[in-house]
Amino acid sequence: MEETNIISPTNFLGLPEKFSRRDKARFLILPVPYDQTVSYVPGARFAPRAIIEASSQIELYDEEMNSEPYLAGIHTLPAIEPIVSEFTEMVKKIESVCEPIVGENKFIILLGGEHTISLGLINTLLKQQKKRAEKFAVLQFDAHADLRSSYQGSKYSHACVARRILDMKLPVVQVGVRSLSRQEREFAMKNKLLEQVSMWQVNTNSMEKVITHILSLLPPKIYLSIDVDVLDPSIMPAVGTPEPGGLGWYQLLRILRAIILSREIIGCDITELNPLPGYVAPNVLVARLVYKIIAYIQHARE
Ligand SMILES: [Mn+2]
Repeated sequence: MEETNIISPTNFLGLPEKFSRRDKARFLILPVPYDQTVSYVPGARFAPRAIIEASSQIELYDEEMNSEPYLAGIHTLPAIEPIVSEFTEMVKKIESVCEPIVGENKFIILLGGEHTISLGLINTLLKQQKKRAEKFAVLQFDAHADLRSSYQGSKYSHACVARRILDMKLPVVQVGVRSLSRQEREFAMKNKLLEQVSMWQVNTNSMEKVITHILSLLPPKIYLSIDVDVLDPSIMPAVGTPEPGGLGWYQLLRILRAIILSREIIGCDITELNPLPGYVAPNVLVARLVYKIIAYIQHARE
């Protein structure tokens, strides 16, 4: 690939038009620079731009899968301008952008922004699946359980996103959780739609065992929601609410690869990056993570 635009990429990976045209693209990147309810350090609104900028550094050849995933076409949509007055309006706006794309059978990757934006795409996919008996599950990678019924006066705080997904009667499997309140723990124990694989479980078992366990909890169809604070702060310090002791890069990739190669992924979001000025490694990590997910999905289709 000789033509990538490394000066100022306007699309993910800085791909030339041939590989980033909307009509030909299998993957659509949808930037959602929204961080209205962030409770500790704001700034996730700057993430989509930082990720797209960092993506120009990503090698287009994937050495692990021995593939060139960009050949499937990756189009970057215009960012959704935030509505800050009412979160339900923001969700509706995300839905209105996602609906036609889901209808076209293209794969959407939401780039947050804060975690609550997941609800827009999950709502859209749920409406589309309504007529079918078999429901998808939401696989949430997160340091936090996000199970509060409301937080700081809002039902739509990023601390409540898993609770809102459960309100939709969708099964949720959480991986990497290491910070939650007693009430959240008690709620989790009682709720039959929810399964948690805590960071303690990940760290005290072999990866094979952890992966087998996660797979045993998952139905055939999966929505993937990755809050990047699931990663260890040593490799992902750029988050609004960091927690020590998270997943390593290869741990996350091994789990993702096993899941994507054995389940159908119907949509994905990556949220809560909070770029640190002058420190680009976390931005590059997220850009690479997006491209790894695309590589695994492409591999699974072959
Ligand atoms: Mn989190």
